[in-house]
Amino acid sequence: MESVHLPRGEAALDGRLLIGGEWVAGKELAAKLSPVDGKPIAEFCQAAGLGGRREALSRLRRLLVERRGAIVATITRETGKPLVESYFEVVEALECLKFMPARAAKLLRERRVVLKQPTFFLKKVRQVWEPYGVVGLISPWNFPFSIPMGELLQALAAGNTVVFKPSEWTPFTGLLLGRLLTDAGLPPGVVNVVTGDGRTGAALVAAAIDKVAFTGSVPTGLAIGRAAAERGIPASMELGGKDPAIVRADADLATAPEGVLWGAVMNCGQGCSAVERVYVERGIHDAFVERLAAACKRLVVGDGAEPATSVGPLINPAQRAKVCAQIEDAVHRGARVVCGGEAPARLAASGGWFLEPTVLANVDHTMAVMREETFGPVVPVMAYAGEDEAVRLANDCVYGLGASIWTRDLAGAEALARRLRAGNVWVNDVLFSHAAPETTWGGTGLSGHGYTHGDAGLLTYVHPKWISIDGSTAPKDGWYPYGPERREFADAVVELLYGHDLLKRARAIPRALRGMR
Ligand code: TXE
Repeated sequence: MESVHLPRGEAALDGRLLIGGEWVAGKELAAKLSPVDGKPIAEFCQAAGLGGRREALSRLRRLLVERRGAIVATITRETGKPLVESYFEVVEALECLKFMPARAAKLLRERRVVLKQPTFFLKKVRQVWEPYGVVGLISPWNFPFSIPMGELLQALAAGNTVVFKPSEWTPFTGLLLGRLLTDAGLPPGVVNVVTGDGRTGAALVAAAIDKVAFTGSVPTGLAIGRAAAERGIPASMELGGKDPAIVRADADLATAPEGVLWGAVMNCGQGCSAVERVYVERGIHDAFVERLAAACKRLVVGDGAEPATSVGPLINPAQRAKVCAQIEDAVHRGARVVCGGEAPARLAASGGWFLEPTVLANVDHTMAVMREETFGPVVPVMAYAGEDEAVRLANDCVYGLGASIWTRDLAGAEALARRLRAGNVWVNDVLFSHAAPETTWGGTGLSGHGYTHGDAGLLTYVHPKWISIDGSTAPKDGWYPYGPERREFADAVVELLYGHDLLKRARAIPRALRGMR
């Protein structure tokens, strides 16, 4: 905020705003007039509405472009992901900035509604959208910049304030996000960043917030959902996934393996919509696996800060151990490791949590790797015969976030897409729509409820409020007193408004008119 000249001589006449424990000057001033002589006593701030917020968000857009080097360096330093993938996060944040404030201004405009019921016809009814108030935002580490930025922008554009807790594995990206917002001139107190682990998250849910927006694992999501329910506040949940890729026999064998591999291994496989199960039509199964493995072996594993790196490390030892345990379980149950499966020898001395991208064949649904979220660079491939089997296998899952179909038959793909249990189905591509904020992101089953991005996402940050004004003070038809006349009137109204027989409806008109107040 810009500084203004306010009288400071008398503490009682200091007209600054008290926000978050600090005295802050506002931009617009108003005079307080004395009732004794009508002269100004002093000036006080006229606190800005969403207008000031919008200005700050447009400055934020400039800052993101100007400081992109520092932003991607921080994301890559904390997560190890390739710099290109950190740029994806900046691009997505910029797309959210372009879309959300402008879309919110349109979507959340208040509107007049004309009621169709004859007895309510003269009432003036308006629907307005109100923010919840303070949103507690709890975010994961896998996309530590773009996920919270998308949520923050929706929450702010809808008029809320936010207390944001980044993951304990990416605190500095979270704090950087806060710095960018304050440097853009967002008023103090509108966005607050608190770092810490699950205990901080639990304390935030127990604090005086009005809504929780959570992205993360299923067990934590369920715990937060329970805590929110006990407080009676809404909670939106973006949880995990186990996305299937269905590769039909008519897929482009030159590009489909590359696309599936990218979908599975991008961000070291740590994406809620990473490809985690691949079903390939039997006729092309062997050729597909061969090409997939060849593409996989070309990937360079290493520190994401190195320009040649295509796959970084996993985020922490627990994540690595979980992925390795799934590979072991699969092998134990008869899976074949086509390539990868171990830490790259070249990086053995690094101390990092690396794992070679791994292709598994001969997998089935008894294996954890085909049932539970893996969140690692593993591509398990299974053959199928006929579309019904593909649908059955794809839908045999507790999650329902995304799915991809690889084929040249676009009409067939569309029909197949409608049979899959998922919030997003991509044909001949995967994942991309998280960077297109006009599309809603979310799923079914254990993938969560409550949506992000798009109109449905913005609407999770507001509640509708209806204001109905009756210009007449006359008593209304439904009010007391009741009695035989009222009963007669009610009966006539049902016949007149909802009856099928035209003659009976006509006969009800005088009865209804007689009873009207
Ligand atoms: O997630 P958590 P973790 C999945 C993925 C991964 C697994 C574990 O399968 O292997 O989750 O990852 C905060 N009250 N996903 O342990 O615990 C925590 O501090 C309030 C999928 O990192 O869900 C962090 O900020 N908050 C997912 C956030 O919750 C609590 C992305 C997420 O941590 C809390 C990440 C509590 N009781 C992991 N406990 C996706 N959908 O993309 C923890 N937190």
